Amino acid sequence: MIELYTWTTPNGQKPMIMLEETGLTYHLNLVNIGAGEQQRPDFLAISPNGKIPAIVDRDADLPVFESGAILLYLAEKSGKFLPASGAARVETLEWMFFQAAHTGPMIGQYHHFATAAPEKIPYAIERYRKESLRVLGVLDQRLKSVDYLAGEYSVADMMHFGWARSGLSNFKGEGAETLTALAAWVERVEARPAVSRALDKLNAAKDAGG
Ligand SMILES: N[C@@H](CCC(=O)N[C@@H](CS)C(=O)NCC(=O)O)C(=O)O
Repeated sequence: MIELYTWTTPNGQKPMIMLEETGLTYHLNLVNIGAGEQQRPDFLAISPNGKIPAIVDRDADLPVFESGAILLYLAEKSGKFLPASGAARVETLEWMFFQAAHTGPMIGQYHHFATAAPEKIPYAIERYRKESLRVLGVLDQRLKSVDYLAGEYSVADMMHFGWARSGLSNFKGEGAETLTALAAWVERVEARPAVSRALDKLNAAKDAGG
């Protein structure tokens, strides 16, 4: 059984989607990052960087933090959504790491400087806006020739889904409207029953107060 510690944000959606897709048994624990619960000592013992998501696999008595490591762990545990070897596995890992290194950090920094920073720094806002759009453009280009980032639907798509969806909405009217292959892929992923179940369950748990 997997204990999942997460929140409703794009990083938090990833393992929830994977757990719904694989059918592994899990228990959802919301960590309200707006209320600072990610800094509680019991959570830091599982996720030393103080960020969601994290899991504990009760069958193996094993905690795992970082969404990419969690998805790899669950893919190996379930034998699903990650090819076992060869070029398809390499492509899946490439697009997974691309999310962790580029899509998430660039859009995340844009949000911070555009909406949270106490001082508006035009250079920082513009730098992360441009870089976010550039990275979303790389995904769009890729998705012109394939239905899913690594060919077949995989953990690489789960890594990107929430970020691409929020990026397309943030930058609407600023260039994102030209990213039509990416928008079609977001719709394709969102139409999967496990994805809508994951999002609905997360939002319902949040509305119920955790
Ligand atoms: N690289 C990490 C990023 C995790 C992350 O940034 N989580 C955010 C929510 S989306 C968080 O916990 N923020 C709370 C904080 O920074 O205090 C991963 O992919 O797991």
